[in-house]
Amino acid sequence: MDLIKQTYARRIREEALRLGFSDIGFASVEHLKDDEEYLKSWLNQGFHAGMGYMANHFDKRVNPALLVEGAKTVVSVLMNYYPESGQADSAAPKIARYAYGKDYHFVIKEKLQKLFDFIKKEICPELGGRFFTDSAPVLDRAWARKSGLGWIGKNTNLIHKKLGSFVFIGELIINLELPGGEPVKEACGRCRLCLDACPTGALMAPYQLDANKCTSYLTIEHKGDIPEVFRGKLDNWVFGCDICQEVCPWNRKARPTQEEAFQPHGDLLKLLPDQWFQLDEDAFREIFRKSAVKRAKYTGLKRNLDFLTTTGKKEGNNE
Ligand code: B12
Repeated sequence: MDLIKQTYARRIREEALRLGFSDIGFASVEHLKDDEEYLKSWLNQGFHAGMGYMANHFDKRVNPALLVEGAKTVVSVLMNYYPESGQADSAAPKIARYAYGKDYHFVIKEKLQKLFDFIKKEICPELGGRFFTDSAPVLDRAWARKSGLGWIGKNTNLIHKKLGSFVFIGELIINLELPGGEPVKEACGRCRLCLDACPTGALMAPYQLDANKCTSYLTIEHKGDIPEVFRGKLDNWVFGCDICQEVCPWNRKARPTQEEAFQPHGDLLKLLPDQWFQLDEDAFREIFRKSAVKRAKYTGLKRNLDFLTTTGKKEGNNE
């Protein structure tokens, strides 16, 4: 029986790699007790900031059996999105690499659907389950860690020994039993480059991120004005932030993604500072047509650009 499961796992792995995923791992569905404590403490400290949805569906988030009926295995996939090149002008407002190409939610979901169909057709006609990539109350990193794809770094990202951390995570939660992977040992050691490099002090301690202070949160998720305390501290990031990943030694060997869909729009990397600040709605629509930046809408990007350039609001507004 175990041999059969090993064979299934091998065939699923081969198909996943063929579809363009960078790695794959398996973990048995269970209640994530340790992660539950991390999540509880994160929420209790208000580190989820304005992302109220992170407190919803707590029980499902720590136990996929409550989310997907008959769930036996979480199949986690990684997809490398590290780009070949960065923005040409180093003075231009910066956008996080994950948003260079086509919105990963669409790219990964499409491939997950194909992987699901493959398993159903070739391995298990009774296959049931669902697939997600940051699209349900699921702890993507915790499952990737549990399935042996990497460890959680001090910057809270999942780090894969060969790929680094510029990887997306997705998962199938299915009713087919498959052999689980061995968790990888944490390998940050004494390094604290990410903690020291964060310009807003969002990494409060190793493995603890306060989203209230995270540039990625402030420029993507935060609604309303960006609090004045962050003026001059966003280090020219206009959408997301990669600092805690850029300084990570495990990303020194990151290889460019081969995924066509993650290639940036031709004009994006060439934009000069002036062109960024003069960007009108039509140009925004064209350049970010497929990117996750579209989620911030033109007004969101404008708010961030204004925050980078203007010198502050009326006196007394130091919120
Ligand atoms: C909310 C959210 C954010 C928030 C909060 C980030 C955070 N650290 O929690 C904000 C908006 C700030 C954000 C930013 C970014 N995000 Co985000 N985000 C999420 C989301 C939706 C939920 C994360 C979450 O549950 N946070 C709550 C905390 C408590 O959980 P956690 O960080 O995942 O850690 C868990 C475990 O790892 C565990 N844990 C942590 N350490 C240890 C150690 C041990 C020993 C154990 C047992 C457990 C453990 O405890 C936690 C609870 O299970 C996920 C998608 C998803 N559904 O999972 C994407 C996700 C985490 N984001 C992602 C990305 C790409 C980013 C950015 C890089 C984007 C950017 N460039 O701007 C940044 C990175 C910032 C950072 N350092 O985290 C990827 C991360 C891929 C990776 N390699 O890790 C994800 C997984 C989306 C995806 N499907 O690919 N994000």
